[in-house]
Amino acid sequence: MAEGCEWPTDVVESYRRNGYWTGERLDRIADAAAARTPEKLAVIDDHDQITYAELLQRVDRLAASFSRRGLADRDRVILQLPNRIELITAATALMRIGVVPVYCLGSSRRRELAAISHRALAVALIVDATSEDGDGAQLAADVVAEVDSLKDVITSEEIRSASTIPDPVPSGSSFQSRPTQQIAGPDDVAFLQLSGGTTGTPKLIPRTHDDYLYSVRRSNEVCGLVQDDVFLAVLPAVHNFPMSSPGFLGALMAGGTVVLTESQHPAQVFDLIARCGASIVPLVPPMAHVWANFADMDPAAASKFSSLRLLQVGGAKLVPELARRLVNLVPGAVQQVFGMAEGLVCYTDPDDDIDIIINTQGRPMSPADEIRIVDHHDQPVPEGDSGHLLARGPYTIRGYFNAPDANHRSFTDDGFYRTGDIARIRADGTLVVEGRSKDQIHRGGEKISAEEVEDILLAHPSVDDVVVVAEPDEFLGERSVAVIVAHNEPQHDESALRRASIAEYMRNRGVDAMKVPDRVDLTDSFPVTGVGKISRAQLRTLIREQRSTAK
Ligand code: OOB
Repeated sequence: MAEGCEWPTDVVESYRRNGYWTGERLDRIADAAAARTPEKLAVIDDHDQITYAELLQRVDRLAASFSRRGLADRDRVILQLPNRIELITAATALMRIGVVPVYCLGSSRRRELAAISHRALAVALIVDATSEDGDGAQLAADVVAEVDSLKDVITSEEIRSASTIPDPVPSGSSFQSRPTQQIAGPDDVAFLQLSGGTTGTPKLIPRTHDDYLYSVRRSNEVCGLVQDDVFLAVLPAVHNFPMSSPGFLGALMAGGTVVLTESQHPAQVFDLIARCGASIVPLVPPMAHVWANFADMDPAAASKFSSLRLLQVGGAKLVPELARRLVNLVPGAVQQVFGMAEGLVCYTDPDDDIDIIINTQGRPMSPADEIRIVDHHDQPVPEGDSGHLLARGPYTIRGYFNAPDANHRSFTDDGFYRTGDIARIRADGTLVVEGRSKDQIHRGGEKISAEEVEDILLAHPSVDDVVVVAEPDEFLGERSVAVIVAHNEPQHDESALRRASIAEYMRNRGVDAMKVPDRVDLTDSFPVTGVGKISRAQLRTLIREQRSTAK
């Protein structure tokens, strides 16, 4: 199944020999804690809480119910669930029977879910039927109507009842013998995650049991996770950062408690931290910014944070000013995390020199991480200079799922992943991310592909040409701007290109609302060069340059 994205055989052997890959399964991550402390609280969400013993029981019941529905080894299932217990039980139960969950964002709409389902050849969708953003069941029905491979829709309600109502199948039934059936091994794909993306279509990241368990285990070592830790996910837990760096999986592996919340309101979250005694919270910089502002107005905030030992900030560049404010708010707890769903994760240590915590993105977490900083021709730059960051290692993928063309572009011949980030390595070995070469907008906590939004807008009848670029935003970090050349027709309607109309156009096409440009600028024409046609990437660079000099 991982065809085209496997590690070479000799590399696999060396990762096993060196103990990075242990041949265990991701769906067994909570088993050790369940055996040690079955009555301890494992997962708490806004509605419910379960012990380790109940977690295992729910997973078993759900696995049985998924099998009865006809799901089987190597099937792919789209999983779009919010920060609730069902997200963890459903994902674990799918993996238990060899089914591969495809984690999707809650904001994804028909267009995204259909494209992902196509790419994954998914057989079923699991959706939140109680979602406030609209009717999840209707959304699922629309997607099923578009994608031939999809045969089934399972709602969060069904997950809940299947996991809490005792299994109707008596012991000794056919399901009981299933675990002994051959299902794909620990070196095969456990789940698929979405790439931030730079292309018009989504890319799927195949993570194996072996590689992902290593990344969680190593994160736990680096972050010193213990069973007294209480991990709080405010960010959507389907993201790689709150999932595995060390994330809720790290907390389950260590026998700690996972708290999932769907609230992002700082007042509520601050109270939750105090109430549940959260010790680790991952945040993206825009959220950290809101927290710092809110804490400035709430004199009790610092005391609510007394249980926090790690305030992790990652996912986008943390500017030094904000880093400094956070260090003042929770002294000794701030940790920068630079990572990617494709693999490589770097951490600062809260005990590091303040200069490292504020100005760097830390060190690669594994001694087996291989990092290269290269120029346009893949040649190493002089030590300390900045260049394109390439990464390879025991938890960095060797290719995207079912995407030979993208793989050719995104990986070197010797298996390094082209991160699209521009970075340098300081003399003390820490990494500094200086920018990026990929055409992405890092908006709030999410990554948006400029090309994808351009492709959508190019189909608009009033648009002749369009370029989407990022510009700085105080709260979001970056916002998106669509620079549009309008279709030149006498009857052409200018109002069709107002932002509100564009937003409606995109919504009608089933596009995730976060992809709607934050600003729409009209222009007469785009810059051209003497050589005639230029690539869209060059055009974006030119427009960025033009706009920054015009300021
Ligand atoms: C995390 O994963 P993704 O896949 O959503 O995004 C990866 C990209 C990186 O290539 C880089 O461009 C940017 O996000 N990024 C950062 C950063 N952390 C991520 N840029 C600057 N400073 C940082 N600290 O975002 C992710 C995955 C695991 C752990 C943490 C973040």
